[in-house]
Amino acid sequence: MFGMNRMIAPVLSLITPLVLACSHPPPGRGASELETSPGSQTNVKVETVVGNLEVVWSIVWAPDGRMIFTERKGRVRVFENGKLREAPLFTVPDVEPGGESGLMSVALHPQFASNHLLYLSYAYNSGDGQRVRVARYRETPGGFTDRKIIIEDIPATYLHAGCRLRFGPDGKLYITTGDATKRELAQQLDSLAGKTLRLNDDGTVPSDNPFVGRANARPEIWTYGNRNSQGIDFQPGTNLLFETEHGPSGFDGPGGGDEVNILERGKNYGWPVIHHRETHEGMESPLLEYTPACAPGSGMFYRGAAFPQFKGNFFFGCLRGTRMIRVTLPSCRQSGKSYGREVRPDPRCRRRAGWLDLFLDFESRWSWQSG
Ligand SMILES: [Ca+2]
Repeated sequence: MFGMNRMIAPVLSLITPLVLACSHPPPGRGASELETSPGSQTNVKVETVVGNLEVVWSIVWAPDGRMIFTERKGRVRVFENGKLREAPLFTVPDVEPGGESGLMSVALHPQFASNHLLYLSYAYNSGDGQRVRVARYRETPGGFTDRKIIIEDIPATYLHAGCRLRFGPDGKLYITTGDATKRELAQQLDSLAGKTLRLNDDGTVPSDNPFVGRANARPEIWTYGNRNSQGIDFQPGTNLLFETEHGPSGFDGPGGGDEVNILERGKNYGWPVIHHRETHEGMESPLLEYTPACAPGSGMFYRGAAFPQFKGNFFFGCLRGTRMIRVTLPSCRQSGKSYGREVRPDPRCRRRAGWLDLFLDFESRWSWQSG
């Protein structure tokens, strides 16, 4: 059981960098309130650091301490020295902001400190419907320059448009895509929809991608059979690629079935042939599965030092119920312990295991918002 000081740790762990940068935290909904999740023994303290934002989709930290984040309407914003910079760092001119898409992810180049390159994923109108592209820019004192298209013409609609960006420990850029509500595309290797893609930092295709040289297959593909993923991160220490994925919504399958997967080179994650806990030869079933849906909109490992008890835990924010879920990934010998929800033991448990340790219900401006 956590003591009170530890009980308030969860949310502070996520916003501590903001709090430290902000000498006078602005008042707002949730400020200094203690909230309790009915599903756990944990209290959390919620503080609003920046208000009046529109659907914050992605946050990164620059080496100089700035927080750079996106708003779905197309703005790239900066929070620095305890306050929000009033003018956007950049506004994407050709963004299609409707539905779940708009401006989505931002990722910094691994050598951002020296080359100032950053990447944005966003929906645009192709003239033949909505698509998603990834563009690279160079940040200069005069603004963003040197725009380069990394990949585009990724199928999308106002639903199921992906699109999370994350550089891997191998220096490659990983990109999640949605099935664009055409679920059969997720199994088609000639389509970029419903996939995870892997590219070099300049947009060229790495020669060791799994489908390079295969007829009727896009060489950018790393994994397939993914319905709509909006969270990926690499586990510190193992470099395993963890992913969150939205399960069916009712119109395309029985509701629920949200997933946490470990994505591995060339593998098929089943959609739409299997979903929830179904199994099929040659397809991967999820590591964790959530029914009813929690609608995972993100995913990241805690790498901070402020809260050692969270070190290496996997967190994701949920569009449904505006909550966060924390997953601990202990040794297999400890699996079977669970709080709040049943978690299926992973058949691959010989080398990995997961269970849901606790989940936190709270409302915050930093929760990812739907609609
Ligand atoms: Ca799946």
